[in-house]
Amino acid sequence: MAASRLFTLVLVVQPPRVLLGMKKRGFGAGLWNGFGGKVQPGESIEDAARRELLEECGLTVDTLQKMGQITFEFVGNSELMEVHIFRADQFHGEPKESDEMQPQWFQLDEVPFKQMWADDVYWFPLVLQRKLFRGYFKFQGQDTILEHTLKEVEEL
Ligand code: 6U4
Repeated sequence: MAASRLFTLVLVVQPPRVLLGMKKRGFGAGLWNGFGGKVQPGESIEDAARRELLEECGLTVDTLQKMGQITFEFVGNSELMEVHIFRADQFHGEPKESDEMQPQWFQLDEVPFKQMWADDVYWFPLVLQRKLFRGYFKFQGQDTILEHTLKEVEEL
């Protein structure tokens, strides 16, 4: 089994809108995405999700709902990324730009999938429907999905 590194990803969903951030630097720069990052040593996954949401767009949340878990493999990189995806419905504060992210609200029928990670279009509808899921995506570079699995689960 290859080693994996833990990441978080938070979608703030308030139908008919969702908050996304334009990643300004680093991994996934130039793409709209939820807010998140690496889980630090000694930190729970949920605490990491809250910390990254606050650091990247200035929001705090009471409740984060676990929605999904996706393992990403990038050809040529032996370390897998295990991304834990959460949904937040309520938040405190005003979204504000950070060094890493420029937040913006999108209507749910205008989510910019062409400027997002290629996997997002597969699982984002499940987040909206509050369906729990597990998946695996194998990428070549940042654009090409070579193979994937995605299934709904009863619990995470
Ligand atoms: P640094 O620069 O070390 O502070 P950090 O904020 O800890 O970075 P970062 O930005 O590298 O971590 O985290 C990557 C973010 O991108 C995480 O929220 C997970 C997310 N992500 C990675 N691959 C993704 C993919 N294929 N689809 C997706 N989100 C992805 O929707």
